[in-house]
Amino acid sequence: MALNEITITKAIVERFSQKFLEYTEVDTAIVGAGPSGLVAAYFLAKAGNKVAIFERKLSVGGGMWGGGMMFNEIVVQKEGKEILDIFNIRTEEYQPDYYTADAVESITTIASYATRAGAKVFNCMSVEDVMIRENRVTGLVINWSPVEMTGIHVDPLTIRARNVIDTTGHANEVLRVIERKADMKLNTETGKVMGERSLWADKAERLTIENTKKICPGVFVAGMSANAAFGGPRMGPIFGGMLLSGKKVAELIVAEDQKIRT
Ligand code: 48F
Repeated sequence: MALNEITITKAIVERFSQKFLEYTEVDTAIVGAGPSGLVAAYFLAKAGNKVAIFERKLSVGGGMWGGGMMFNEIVVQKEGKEILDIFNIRTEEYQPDYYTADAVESITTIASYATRAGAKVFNCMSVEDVMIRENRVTGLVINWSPVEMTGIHVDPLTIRARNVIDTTGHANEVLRVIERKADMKLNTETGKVMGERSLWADKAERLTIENTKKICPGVFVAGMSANAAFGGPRMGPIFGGMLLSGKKVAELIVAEDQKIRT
């Protein structure tokens, strides 16, 4: 049978529209598909949450593909390795408590687990604003990344979410919008984004877990964004903190949901 181009077009538009419509209202909307966002998506989807991830770039994976300075190996400590084990990602001991993994195997595998668990990735979409009702973030304002990049004037669309996670990495993009546009105090010492400090791997890895929390009504922060929000240092190409932070934020959301239900 000869292939019909119009059928291909209709298949893509119909299937995408179905998927997008279904995910206009979600339990959790994750902004940024780097390692922390993808790990959070996996654990939340596995726990039964309806999860959408919005990613500005065409590719998922954020800063993990390039390992350190484009040497595409990552380093994790023992606790980080235990998360890679959950995803069946191969690791090699380098020295006691230092393990390496292939960056490409790591990110493709975590992404595969997250999507197969049911999380939906909407790539090439940028979150440019939030919706706020009664002093709580209730959703996201999204647009195609090429619209953002070219600066053409096209109005965005909106997504309703019970929880939002800012996993946008160094830039804290969701929190920056809240800070700029809303009369909402963040749960930091200053009530605002405090900004990341210079690289200190050991301290940063510990603080990444500690700083993974709810930062204002409706919004959680995880990954590098958590450290940048609370004035913690960056950690460089060690990724255990990112993985553990993604798991922790999922657990916080599941626990909060359980509390509401009981
Ligand atoms: O930066 P990124 O990988 O965040 P992460 O999960 O991991 C940080 C590490 O990669 C590394 C590190 C050491 O471990 O410090 O940097 O905290 O991924 C963030 C993702 O968010 C996307 C961005 O394209 C990237 O893929 N992103 C950022 N802002 C937006 C966004 C936005 N406004 N809308 C959609 N996606």
